[in-house]
Amino acid sequence: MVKAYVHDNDASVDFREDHDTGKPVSLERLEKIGLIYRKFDTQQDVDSFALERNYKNRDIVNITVDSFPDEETMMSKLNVFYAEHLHEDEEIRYCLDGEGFFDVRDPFNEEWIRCRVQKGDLLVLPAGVYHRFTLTSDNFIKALRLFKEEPKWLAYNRPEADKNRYRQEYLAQVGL
Ligand code: KMT
Ligand code: NI
Repeated sequence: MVKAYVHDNDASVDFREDHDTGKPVSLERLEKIGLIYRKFDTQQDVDSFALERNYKNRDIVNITVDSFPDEETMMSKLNVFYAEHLHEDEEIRYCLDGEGFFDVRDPFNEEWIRCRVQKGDLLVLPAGVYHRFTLTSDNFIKALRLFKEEPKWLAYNRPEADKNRYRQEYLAQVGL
């Protein structure tokens, strides 16, 4: 089970720290906001799951201190990942190694739900859900990113994206 909990919103502490309020978040609550979680031990399981959902593209990202020329470049990239954004396609993230935090905005009460993904954890993020990503204090993740269509990678930041059609559709889908 992916470790999920309510984020403490403490901006005075590095975003790679746990930020755990001690309030756990259940799989049911994740489902209510449209997230799917699976634990897969083999690449074959991931592949058949992706095939069932009509995924056509994928890439692998390796994010670690060594993948950047210096600390400043790393922090600017991490800041981009950590900006609250949405995508117009459903997307799958599968952790191959290391770990990372996916924070997902609960549209019912605006809390940040933090998911610590570790090796074997797979998350499906629906189109239109606000989220952000960061490394943990281990500073290392290797992740498979699966895309339904072209890996175009466009991120739409809040608040501009509030008016996005996919945001509206997402809200309707969860019953808001
Ligand atoms: C996202 O959608 O924000 C990301 O996929 C971030 C990097 S994946 C480890
Ligand atoms: Ni994203």
